[in-house]
Amino acid sequence: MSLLDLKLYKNMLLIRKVEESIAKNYDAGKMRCPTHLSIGQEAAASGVGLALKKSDSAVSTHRAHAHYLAKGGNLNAMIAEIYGKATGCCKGRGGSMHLIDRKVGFEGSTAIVGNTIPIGVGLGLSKKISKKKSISVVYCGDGSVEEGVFYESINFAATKKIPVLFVCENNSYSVYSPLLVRQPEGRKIHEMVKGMGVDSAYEDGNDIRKVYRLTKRAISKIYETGNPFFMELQTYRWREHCGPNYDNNIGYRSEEEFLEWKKRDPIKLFEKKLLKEKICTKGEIRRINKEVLGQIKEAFNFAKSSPFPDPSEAFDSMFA
Ligand SMILES: Cc1ncc(C[n+]2csc(CCOP(=O)(O)OP(=O)(O)O)c2C)c(N)n1
Ligand SMILES: [Mg+2]
Repeated sequence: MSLLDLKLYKNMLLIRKVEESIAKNYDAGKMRCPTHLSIGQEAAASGVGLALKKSDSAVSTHRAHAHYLAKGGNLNAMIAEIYGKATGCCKGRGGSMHLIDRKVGFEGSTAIVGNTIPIGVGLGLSKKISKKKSISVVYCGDGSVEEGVFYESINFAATKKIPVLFVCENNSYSVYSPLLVRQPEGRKIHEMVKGMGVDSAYEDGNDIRKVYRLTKRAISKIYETGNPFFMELQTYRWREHCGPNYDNNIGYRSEEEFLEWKKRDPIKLFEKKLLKEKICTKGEIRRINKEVLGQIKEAFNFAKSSPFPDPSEAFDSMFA
């Protein structure tokens, strides 16, 4: 397990440090797109992403950086995309909320809540029809559960027995609205989905080992039964909904709540475990941190020095 543990750790750390660098560089005004950071939610993304195969496809949301990097996405191409450069994974046309990279099975992310859910189900259907030994993964937030298309897609996947893994990152908020003002008190999303005929599980989304194990189990179940599976991962976003700052001062949630979740920092918790179980030493942790920071520096240099796309190519296919 130790090699895997180190991979999981490194991936979470990469996501955290990349997003901290995005936050730090954002105010320079060179990233001309909104950015939604997943800081605090890294274990959910890395635990799922590292349990997937390259041939599995994935679709995501406005908060896609972590999903992309955990699926094996190219760091340089992601940062260049956010800077709107021709070397970006979408040739600079998408920005932060529209990451696509078919080389690693990352088939799309969009800003319209719920919008990629049916696309992910369709990708699963195509795998079923062509008898591919891979699955489709749909990342969504707790807010997407309030979209009609969520129910149509779940219903269709259950009825047609489609190999889809739904991953709902429940961070308890949709922008500034907590779940309590959006859904009936006491509703459990994973239980509701069971009532629609899709097997499901709930897990601590800040415990990377638990997330990884559940994902592996869910994938085995999908292959065994041919049916879709739904995972609800409880987690918390640390920064504002959109942008680089903290926003605990504006009143929709409290500093106390944030600090409670901060104590459950998925990276710090895992680091402690790795040291306690003697999977690595403090020196190795320092080395991994240095390596990750070096990769990030290189990616930002790459992005900043890359050219902008040629306007004459604006209407050409992105996949040409
Ligand atoms: C159809 C639609 N309605 C509303 C919005 C505005 N909006 C953007 S992100 C968001 C919150 C979504 O919450 P959730 O799905 O829980 O994801 P999170 O931001 O917490 O990761 C909303 C309401 C939108 N982009 N699309
Ligand atoms: Mg949410």
